[in-house]
Amino acid sequence: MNTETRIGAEELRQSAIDVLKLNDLGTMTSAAPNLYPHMWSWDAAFVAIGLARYDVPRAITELRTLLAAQWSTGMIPHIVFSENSAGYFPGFDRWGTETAAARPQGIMSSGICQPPVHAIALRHIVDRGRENGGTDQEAAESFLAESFDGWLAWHRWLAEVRDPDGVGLIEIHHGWESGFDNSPRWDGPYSRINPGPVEPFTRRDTLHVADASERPDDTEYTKYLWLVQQMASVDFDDRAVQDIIDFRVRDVFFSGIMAASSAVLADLADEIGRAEDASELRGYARRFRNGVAASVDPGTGLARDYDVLAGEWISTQTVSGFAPLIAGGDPAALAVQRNLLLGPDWMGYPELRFPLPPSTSPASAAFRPRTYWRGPVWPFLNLLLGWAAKRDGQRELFETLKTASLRQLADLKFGEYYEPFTGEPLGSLNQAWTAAAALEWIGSER
Ligand code: 9WN
Repeated sequence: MNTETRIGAEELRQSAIDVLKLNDLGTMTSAAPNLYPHMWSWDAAFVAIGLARYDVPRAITELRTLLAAQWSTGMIPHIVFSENSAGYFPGFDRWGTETAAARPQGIMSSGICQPPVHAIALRHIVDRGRENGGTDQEAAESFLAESFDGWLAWHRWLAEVRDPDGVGLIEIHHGWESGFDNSPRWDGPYSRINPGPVEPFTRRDTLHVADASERPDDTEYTKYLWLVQQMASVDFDDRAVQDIIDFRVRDVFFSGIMAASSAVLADLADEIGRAEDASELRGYARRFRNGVAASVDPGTGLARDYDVLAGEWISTQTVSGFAPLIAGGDPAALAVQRNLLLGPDWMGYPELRFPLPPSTSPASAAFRPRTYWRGPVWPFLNLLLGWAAKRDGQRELFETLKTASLRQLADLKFGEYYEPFTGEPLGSLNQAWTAAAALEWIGSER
């Protein structure tokens, strides 16, 4: 690396730390300063990865706060609300989780979940702790021992409650659970929902973006709230929800993360002498890896979601189609996926500002370059793809993603998502997991 890039990296690192400090609410990090003034589950995992690069104890606090909100069933909720209840809609009062039997008393949370990236974050914390030695190492090792049962319960709940038939794909009950809220992946399932009466609502998200069209529209929100109301009507009881909910989809990207994370947690289990749990977790890793692999459309080479209520596969050209690269598995199948990812419909699309995969392929009719999950590039996803590439010894893909990501993030805006052709930051600025991604990319260079 030449001196100029080194100075650039130091400036980026310092700015990213400033963003995490700006979002620091004490024992949790808000996902973004205004748009998202609470803790989100999968954001928190990426935030912990970034924090671990300069403050291992603070990274531990982040995951500890999240785990304290774990429901007695094992579910980790997708939002842990801060005291700033006015800042985001729907807030705790609108979720209706107040009377949910499994929610820990005194901790305000939503009643759905998000992809289980947490074990990957835990791995990063343990690795950074061991590299640093001393009190960082002690803290990381004791957090691993203290929290292991919680993460295990989370993976078990996902495997047993969200894949009761053992097909190797996790069922979700809301687009928000995927974290890809309004992706074209969910257009089919949402188009078949006819919402009943939804209590009147005033959105706040559109106040915090430059242009409301960067967010989902009101018709989409009505359906989002309808699903929340349906779950609240049965007090978020797992079995009852499955019987009445209008959205039942097997999410392939969620499942890819489940496979990868289960394998990581299995290694950690071995490291603390929990051999039996390690073998259970390896069983989950295999099951979800197989489920993801079996979803691949032989025609397009992309992995697919499955709409349970309609009884059909969902074929879209979205980045979730690369779930096998996250899950890991058969080297030959992964090589085919990598070629596709680097090819002209994705990272090699000629007009891209940086060679990074858009959330929806520009070659797809559903592509919208400025609208949320319908086209923009999401930096945290590139970090995840890079992590998986490194795990699989794919140095070249890792380097390509890293170099392009560092160039993208050098604008120091830390956008929630980016316009693929111009590189303009969209959605919220100073988004916490974008800053965390920058820190991890830089840290992995040293
Ligand atoms: C709903 C926090 C979250 C991310 C999701 C992203 C967006 C929320 C919203 O923001 O979702 O959960 O209000 O739009 O889609 O992936 O975790 O950053």
